[in-house]
Amino acid sequence: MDADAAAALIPAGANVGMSGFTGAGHAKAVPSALARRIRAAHAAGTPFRVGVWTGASTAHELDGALAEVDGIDLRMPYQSDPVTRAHINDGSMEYVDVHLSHVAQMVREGFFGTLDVAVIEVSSITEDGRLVMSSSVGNNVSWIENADALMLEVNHWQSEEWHGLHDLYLHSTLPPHRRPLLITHAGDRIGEGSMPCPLDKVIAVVETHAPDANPAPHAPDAASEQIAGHLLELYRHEVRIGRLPAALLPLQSGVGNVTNAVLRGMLDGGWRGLTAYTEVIQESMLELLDAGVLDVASASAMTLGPEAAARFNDEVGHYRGRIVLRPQAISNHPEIVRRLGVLATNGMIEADIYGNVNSTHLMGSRMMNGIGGSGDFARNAFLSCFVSASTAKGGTISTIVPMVSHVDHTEHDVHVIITEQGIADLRGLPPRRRARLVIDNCAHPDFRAELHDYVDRATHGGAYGLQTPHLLGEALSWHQRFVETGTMRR
Ligand code: 0RQ
Repeated sequence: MDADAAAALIPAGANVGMSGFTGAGHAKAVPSALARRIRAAHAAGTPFRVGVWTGASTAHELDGALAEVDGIDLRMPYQSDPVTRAHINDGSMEYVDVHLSHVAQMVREGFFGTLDVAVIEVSSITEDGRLVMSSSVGNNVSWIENADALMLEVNHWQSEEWHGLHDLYLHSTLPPHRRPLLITHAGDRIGEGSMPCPLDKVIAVVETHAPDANPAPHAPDAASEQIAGHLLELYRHEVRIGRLPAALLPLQSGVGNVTNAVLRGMLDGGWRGLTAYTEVIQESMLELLDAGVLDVASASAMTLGPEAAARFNDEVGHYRGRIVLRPQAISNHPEIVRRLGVLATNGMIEADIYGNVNSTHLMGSRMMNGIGGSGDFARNAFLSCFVSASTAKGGTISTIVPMVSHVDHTEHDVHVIITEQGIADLRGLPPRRRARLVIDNCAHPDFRAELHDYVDRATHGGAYGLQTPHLLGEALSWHQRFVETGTMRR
């Protein structure tokens, strides 16, 4: 049927689980048709909103289209769309920000209510009726297993060669019956290449022919290049002293400017035989695979700009055996991340002098994107690095602050902080030594004296205790100053 007829089957108030992990493999026709239906209902004075669950962020034609018509009452587990973000921050949309590896289990346990409909993009349906996923897996397995009704978008733009690149673990159970996930190398497979289709649930099949929709990455800026340089030097040092093998350990990399620059920096560093156990494969990671620097990459999605996505789509079959796309419960699974000894690198909004990291909230209250998979990896990584420029918003904000205004990653989960200024390796250090290192090596010079002054006054009489000295009345004053005056500078 066409997308409008399919959207007509979704009732107001439904919870809808959509495929999509970044602008890859997302449902492309039914969400826009649903948005048109919601717009018409609102114009007629009829309330109509739905709950939207996905793998992670998606594309404008899903998140943006539904947010523009004020069609989402609750969104989870991750987003990065500007209209959705605006609705979350003006209080008109509820948002549950969840570790990406936890979503399937939490849905199964019923915390989000009933999953009424799933809308899943597939690249093909095999003759024996099995579903072949496309450029992301995300929560598709969970949505198909848990939804009351299923809509399939068969996207003819997606290559038919996708068969064999997915590893769908279909037999997840709740404790106490869980078995070990026997992935001991990034390329190992523990599941099936396609998924049986529960025919009794299927209420619509919609054919589409639409490309994935991720923005092309920016060329790395100077700060990102400097951060990348510091991180690569850390890896080289760890190899020299024997703490890391020459081919490193599996890489995890968040998306964004800095992480792109790090991966690009590996192109000409003489690295060989590397692996990645991560959640998204972005363009720079694909370049590493093409150049033979990376042998294999495991993830839940491809996150490629339009040109790279089109090229990759023509050549998907070449990557069989070198790319494995898994459900996000497995691509981000703490058991596997810990076993493999992943080297995690994620972006941050701000870090405090003791090493706590805020990845999500501006000035403690305004949502940026969400925690995504960063927590799945950071806490369990062999080496967990957080990266950011030392200032934001034209230098008015220091990303190194006395106390973070929101905590996503505690001091216990953060091994190394890197800005363009330098690197603070916090492993093994007690809090007051951490503070000196973070200020001297990572803070922008314009903010260093004030940060030292804060620690000095806290240490010499102001704090309640000297393990982690804070001036409680002043700890968040930098943020308050920004909210009141538009700058953290005095
Ligand atoms: O805003 O574009 O309006 O100027 O935040 O900042 O420096 O471009 O950095 O793109 O790497 O994003 C933490 C958001 C960093 C990201 C975060 C403003 C800054 C700019 C973006 P503008 P940059 P990045 C894999 C793992 C959580 C999820 C995650 C993120 C904008 O890395 O979402 O790690 N991480 N997932 O100006 C106010 C500050 C600020 C600030 C930056 N201290 N105060 N604004 N900004 N620092 C992906 C998945 O899970 C799918």
